[in-house]
Amino acid sequence: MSDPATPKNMRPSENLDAIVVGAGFAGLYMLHRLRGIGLKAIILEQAAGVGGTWYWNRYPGARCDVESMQYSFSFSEELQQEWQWRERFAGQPEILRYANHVADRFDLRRDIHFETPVRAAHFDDATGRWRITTAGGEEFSARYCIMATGCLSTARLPDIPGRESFAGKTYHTGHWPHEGVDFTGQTVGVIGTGSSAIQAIPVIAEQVRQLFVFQRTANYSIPARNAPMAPDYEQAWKSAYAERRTKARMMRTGILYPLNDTSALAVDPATREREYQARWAAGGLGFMAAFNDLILDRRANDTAAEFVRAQIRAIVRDPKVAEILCPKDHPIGTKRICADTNYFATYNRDNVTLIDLHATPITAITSHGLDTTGARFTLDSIVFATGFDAMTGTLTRIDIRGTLGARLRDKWEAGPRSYLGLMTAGFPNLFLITGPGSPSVLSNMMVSIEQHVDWIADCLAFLQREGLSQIEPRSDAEEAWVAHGNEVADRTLYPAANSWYMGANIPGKPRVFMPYIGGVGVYREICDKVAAGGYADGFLLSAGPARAAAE
Ligand code: NA7
Repeated sequence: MSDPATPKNMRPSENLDAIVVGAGFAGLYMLHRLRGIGLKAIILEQAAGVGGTWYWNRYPGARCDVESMQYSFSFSEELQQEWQWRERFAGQPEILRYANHVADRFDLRRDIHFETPVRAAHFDDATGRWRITTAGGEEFSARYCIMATGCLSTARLPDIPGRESFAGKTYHTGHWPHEGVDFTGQTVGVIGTGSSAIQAIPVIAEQVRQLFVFQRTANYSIPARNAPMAPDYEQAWKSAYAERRTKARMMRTGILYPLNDTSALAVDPATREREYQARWAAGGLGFMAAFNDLILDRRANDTAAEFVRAQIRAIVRDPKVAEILCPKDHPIGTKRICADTNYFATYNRDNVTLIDLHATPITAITSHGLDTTGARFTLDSIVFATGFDAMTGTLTRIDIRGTLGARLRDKWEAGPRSYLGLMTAGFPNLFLITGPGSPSVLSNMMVSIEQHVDWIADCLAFLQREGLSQIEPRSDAEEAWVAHGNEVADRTLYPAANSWYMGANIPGKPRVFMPYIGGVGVYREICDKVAAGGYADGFLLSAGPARAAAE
């Protein structure tokens, strides 16, 4: 069937069923599944290679905070058995090698257009197809448009006056040069103390002459206890992979770690301390599963927060510096908790100085460095570890228009609205992988990506079987889902923090809790139920205008 609306500059060969935007893990698996159900699809990717987050975030120390045995695809038994992870927590180069291996193994590259940033995606009411325009002016058209654009893919530079005037070198952790950076002998400033900074600071500190860390908000961090992969641990996983993956999918975070279904307030202080000590010693994000109410009850949360503060005070020799590093303004876990290697101990080094921006805010970046209200800092390089316009930033930067030309960025002006985090009303056949309104960043992204990709592929296969070609959420279902998401978030401590989950790191961005906190397992059951019911619960299905015209 040829597309009657094929514009002149559209590649004639591109008679596509689906266009996927992004060749990170979500896009790669989506393409694989689309081929599997017999659809013709391509990926448009702005980078020169696959890997998404792991293509861009090459800063020193970049590492996943979910264990390698779990932060990996489960869809291919051969792949998960054959791939050998070298470390408990894989570093960025190893994860990028894995992404490249997946692309080669499943022969995905032949359908990926690299260095092809998408600028616009417009739904054509007359044909029921999406028209995608790239930065290079190419146009593609397909019935389905699937955004695999990532949750943390639009890096953010802070609005500090004079930023352009700095004569030295500047870097953003999310756009690190591929050739690496040699800081030997330099005086370097790092702005930010989120996950990226907490991983980068100990590594940069070993290279530089002098490091100044500019901290606005102190962060909780748990030692990762990273180590080479233990062969017996790997074997234990591989011999029971299917069973463990199934269990992980039903966990609240999509990560399998020992849960303790007890309130932190139901045990005596010594028992509580033992539990925290054991988890601190084990390392990693399983710390937050020490008790079942850490994220629900402020008094329970305080016990965990106080334990971590005590660890910081024990590690950092200068009590004044330790106090500045102790987070006190938000409950533990309500901003993304970090997993580190030697982060707090790095402040015991003679060449590392912590600047408390609450006491002495930055006033300007100058040609020579950075000024605060307390001092002038002369710097050779500035590292911006200042995060991302999370969850919506990449989508609203693309000119996405649905039926009657309605713009997504207008629709989401007061915060993102979706049904199940998978689709948004008024934008038929537009799918969002790990979109706002789904567990996404609160989960093991690999688990959430696979769940969304499978759901979308199954949905498209269903439409084919039923002779349908258009699906879109009903507005009332979307309203109800947004209300449910808010209600669940309000039962937790999350809204108490000025986090990027809330859009609070971007001036002017609406404060809405964006991911779905109901839990990965619960969420999967909701999505599965909708699919099992033929998508009648909350979706409008139709033959679509183009199909109708062709028949
Ligand atoms: P984050 O977690 O958003 O951290 C950004 C950091 O930059 C955070 O400490 C911010 O302080 C700080 N920041 C941002 N703007 C400024 C200005 N203007 N002045 C001083 N400090 C500033 O980003 P990451 O890249 O570390 O991590 C993102 C996620 O990637 C992470 O959670 C993992 O899921 C992977 P603030 O807290 O806003 O006071």
